[in-house]
Amino acid sequence: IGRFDWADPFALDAQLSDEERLVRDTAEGYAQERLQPRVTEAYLEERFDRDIMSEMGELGLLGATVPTDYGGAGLNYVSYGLVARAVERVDSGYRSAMSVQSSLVMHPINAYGSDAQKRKYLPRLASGEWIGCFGLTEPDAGSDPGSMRTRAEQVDGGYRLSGAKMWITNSPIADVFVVWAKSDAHDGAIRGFILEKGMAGLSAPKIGQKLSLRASITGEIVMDGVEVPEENLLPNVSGLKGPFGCLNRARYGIAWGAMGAAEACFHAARTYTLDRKQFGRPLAATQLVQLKLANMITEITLGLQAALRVGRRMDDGELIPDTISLIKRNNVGKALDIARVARDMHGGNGISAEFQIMRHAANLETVNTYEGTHDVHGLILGRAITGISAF
Ligand code: TGC
Ligand code: FAD
Repeated sequence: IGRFDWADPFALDAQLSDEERLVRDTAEGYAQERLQPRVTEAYLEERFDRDIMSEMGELGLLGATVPTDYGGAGLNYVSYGLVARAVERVDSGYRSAMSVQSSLVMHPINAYGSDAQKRKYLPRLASGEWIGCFGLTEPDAGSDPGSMRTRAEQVDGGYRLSGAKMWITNSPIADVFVVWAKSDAHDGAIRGFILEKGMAGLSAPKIGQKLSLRASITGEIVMDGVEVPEENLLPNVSGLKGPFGCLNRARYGIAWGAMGAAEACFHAARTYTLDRKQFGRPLAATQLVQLKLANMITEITLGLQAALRVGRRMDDGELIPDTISLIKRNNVGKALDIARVARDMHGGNGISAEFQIMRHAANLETVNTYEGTHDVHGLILGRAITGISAF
């Protein structure tokens, strides 16, 4: 009979290769030593430290799955997931910065870009010298990006983009903007364009007063007739499958990341309730508390195992978007429940920034909404089960 390891009940560790363990240890070492000490202040001050991108770049944590020819780390999807989990154990906002750069900016350039675009952008994005953002959502087009209003009209030598994107991670500090627009020159099809900071008519005002994801910077992208040369059109994709191809990867990473945040909350709740005494005994000696801890470890264990399964299939060349919806929806929903319960278990201390839990809970509200809301992923699964679209 084996022994139950409460920190890793299904021996996830033993299911990883040596290289995957090395990536995980590198990411966890960085996250705990360099990110954890600065996150509380950054969160309270609603500030994203730009140096984080260069630091992550130096360690090979940006564009983990992008080939090494273009400066990526050339790792597999399981490794990418392990990085997301390690970073989000500290803060969902830091994982956001990593996900956007890797899955939503480097991936489309690598998958849909020309060789010249790859050579120009990928190495500098991989090193963190340049920061990227991804503009799909608009003020009136969130869950339904097909209704976007941003337009690209053909002009001599390129396109003129007009419209506005909303809720865009990293946009106020971005050097490179991957923007999706309906292109008149392509029968109104959605196409991807690479915009650069400083182009005339392009601005990216910051969205302030967020009560969630405060250590991540979020903004708009305003395009007032921005002229973009032909060579900045992503040549190799057309239609919504372009942005969705990126979202598949980012959503997959989020499924791992959310489990990292949940683990942080679970570990804190375990330690806190073992230490804290009320009515003459540790809180952890009560049945109610033990049941809550049992529920947490169950969901975390199942969620991590599911993420690993989807990652292994992706690494075998089998990417099934509906399975990614399943794990994004489940793991983020469960992580949010775990964070809320862990907050409650910390009593009054649970609302203090010092104890970290409420920050995770507040962050996970965003994570539950972005990259497809919890309910939209339910509808994606409903369509896959029934064959009927109920959006
Ligand atoms: P639908 O008719 O379903 O599809 C249109 C075309 O797209 C293809 N497609 C996919 N391709 C690849 N992967 C997927 N997951 C795909 N899903 C759909 C589909 O085959 C079709 O292709 P074609 O060739 O036939 O044209 O489109 P719909 O308009 O009915 O969409 C419905 C719905 C709800 C599934 C979709 O719009 C959706 O997923 N909405 C959620 C929007 C969303 O996730 N936005 C995320 C914005 S980015 C973000 O939040 C970043 S946060 C980053 C951070 O900080 O971490
Ligand atoms: P809506 O689509 O208006 O949804 C509102 C509510 O209605 C939700 O509960 C939803 O589930 C529900 N709903 C919608 N449609 C249906 C339906 N058919 N049936 C039943 N219920 C429905 N976007 C980017 O493009 N790039 C980014 O980098 C990015 N970063 C973000 C960072 C932050 C901090 C946040 C908060 C958002 C970010 N987003 C980004 C936007 C995010 O993807 C959207 O907020 C999300 O897709 C939801 O769109 P919405 O906010 O317009 O909500």
